[in-house]
Amino acid sequence: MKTSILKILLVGGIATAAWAGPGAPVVDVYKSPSCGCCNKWVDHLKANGFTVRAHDTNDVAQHKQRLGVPPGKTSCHTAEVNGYLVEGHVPAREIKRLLQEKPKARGLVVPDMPMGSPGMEVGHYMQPHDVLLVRQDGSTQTYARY
Ligand SMILES: [Cu+2]
Repeated sequence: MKTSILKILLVGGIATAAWAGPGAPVVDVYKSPSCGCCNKWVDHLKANGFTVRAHDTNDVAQHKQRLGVPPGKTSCHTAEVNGYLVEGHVPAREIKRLLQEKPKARGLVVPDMPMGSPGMEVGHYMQPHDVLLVRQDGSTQTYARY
């Protein structure tokens, strides 16, 4: 507990979002400069109280590899929060749950870009899809269904 709070402070400085109590988490997002749906997802996170640092890069793949996105489970942007990987259009609600539950895992992925996920809205249409928890060995399990 102490180390995780220390890490938040080191990584994020003194953040302003209130929902997470002391040292609200900062999300680092790696995305291509031309990615529109990535920007919309960043807006979704901000609207839900996250502090976001968006990094434009032409080598997002490097971060996917570094953070351990399993092969075949990739999406557009890749993010990092409190040491967890967040790949693709993961809803803010599930990230908050992850940070609360603190599972021993690499993080969350929403493979591809399902229509209706945050940043991929098309009217009210929702393409059924899963949010996956990536275990430490790289295998996945369903974390939430949409
Ligand atoms: Cu996208």
